[in-house]
Amino acid sequence: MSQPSAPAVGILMGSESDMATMRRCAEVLDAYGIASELAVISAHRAPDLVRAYAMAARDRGLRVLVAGAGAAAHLPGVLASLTTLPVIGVPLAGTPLSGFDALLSIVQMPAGIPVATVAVGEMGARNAGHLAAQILGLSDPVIAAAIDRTRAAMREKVQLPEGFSRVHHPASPGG
Ligand code: RP5
Repeated sequence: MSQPSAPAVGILMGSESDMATMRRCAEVLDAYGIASELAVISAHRAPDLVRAYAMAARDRGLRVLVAGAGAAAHLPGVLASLTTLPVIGVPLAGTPLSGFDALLSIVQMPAGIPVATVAVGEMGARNAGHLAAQILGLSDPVIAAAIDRTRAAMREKVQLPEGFSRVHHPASPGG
């Protein structure tokens, strides 16, 4: 039996309540054939675990970290402070501010310690998977080819209307 490949992407989140959204990121990575791992490691409830995970990440073979958090949302920034692996932050909704709080918290990292911030919620979680794949694709032609195929499939779904060249454009008023 073949060994499962070691995860290249660590998908972290601040709470079990974030799991349903952050699984979308893992699904995108799965579709590209990229192994990932999911873990709940809160920056404010278990900062010791966040530190241990970040410090060991590169040696464990991880290449990109994706971190989702809601509310004050410190997890992506704290991870980025502890590793030079690229960190992608996913702001999550769930508070009365609907993720706007998390968005500002994650996106406004001071210069020198970047967090690549994606959209709030599921759309952002999915794009975090695509962006992580693109980072890995820089040095992995198999992943780069999988991304090209995915883009081509997206393009296939967008069509001009039948008979496009015969579409009538009325003259502008007074023209
Ligand atoms: C953050 O607080 C988590 O990322 C989560 O989005 C939010 C609420 O956490 P729970 O109260 O649901 O555990 O730390």
